[in-house]
Amino acid sequence: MKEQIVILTGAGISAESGLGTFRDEGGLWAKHRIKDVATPEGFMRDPELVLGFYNMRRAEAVKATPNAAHVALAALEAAHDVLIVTQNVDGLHEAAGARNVLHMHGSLARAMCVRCEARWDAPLVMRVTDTCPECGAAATRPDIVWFGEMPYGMEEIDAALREATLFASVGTSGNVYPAAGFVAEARRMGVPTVELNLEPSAGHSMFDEVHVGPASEVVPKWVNALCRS
Ligand code: BJW
Repeated sequence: MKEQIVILTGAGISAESGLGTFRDEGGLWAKHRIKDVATPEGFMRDPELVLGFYNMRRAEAVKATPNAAHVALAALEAAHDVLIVTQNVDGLHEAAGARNVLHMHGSLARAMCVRCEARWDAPLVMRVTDTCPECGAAATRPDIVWFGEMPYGMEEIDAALREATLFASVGTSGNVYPAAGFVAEARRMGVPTVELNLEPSAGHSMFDEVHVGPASEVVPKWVNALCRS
């Protein structure tokens, strides 16, 4: 039977591609203060610091390559209707060949204008002196969803969850809303839920099934089983 699968992914799926997670030991939030680098207020206070943080992340992301978990999820599209809702700002799902990807927290590859909200491909290094190609204002920022801002695609995600026959969560700690609430939403609608994570997340009891292990191992196994069913 062809399933309609919504797959939420988080930093854990890209960990084995060499990109840091946020809340694991030694993760990004151990080295940078959230309120300094991931809020609109932090950006207003010190845009140079925030651009530097994202320039560093962009440089790492362009060097990274997809791992077996990204590749397996992309291959799943051949057998089932799949929407990958990623909290990640890297482009590794697309690099692995996935076509139906929604970047709910934005993308390192995109820039936006604070004044007119135009969006364009970000240069590798963003500077405070950069100007908007639409309105000319020196008011550009990474196209990233910070705390207190509305994530992208919420209506599309809600609609996909309503139609889903399966919801999966891969490599996310379930600390950040609204993404952390998708499992409850899926359950409310009677959709079977599965978690794939290095360790059971804080909300693991919300899931019907939990597969524990590195994404590069548990995701291909889970995908193979789904493609055989
Ligand atoms: C492995 C592995 C391996 C390791 N294999 N696994 C209640 C309801 C609604 C909102 C709120 C609420 N309470 C508070 C809020 C507000 C806030 C929020 O959630 N705060 C919490 C801290 C409580 N949320 C917001 O402000 C959001 N906006 C919003 O809510 O708007 C209003 C709204 C309301 C209602 C509906 C709709 C809208 C915006 C959130 C923006 C988050 N932005 C960030 C930074 C920007 C992106 C970037 O710089 O990259 O996004 S924060 C950071 O956390 C980043 C991530 O996408 C996000 C999630 O982190 P993730 O991916 O889960 O990473 P980790 O590190 O936490 O976990 C990694 C996991 O992988 C671990 O479990 C490991 O075990 C595992 N792992 N290696 C498999 N090899």
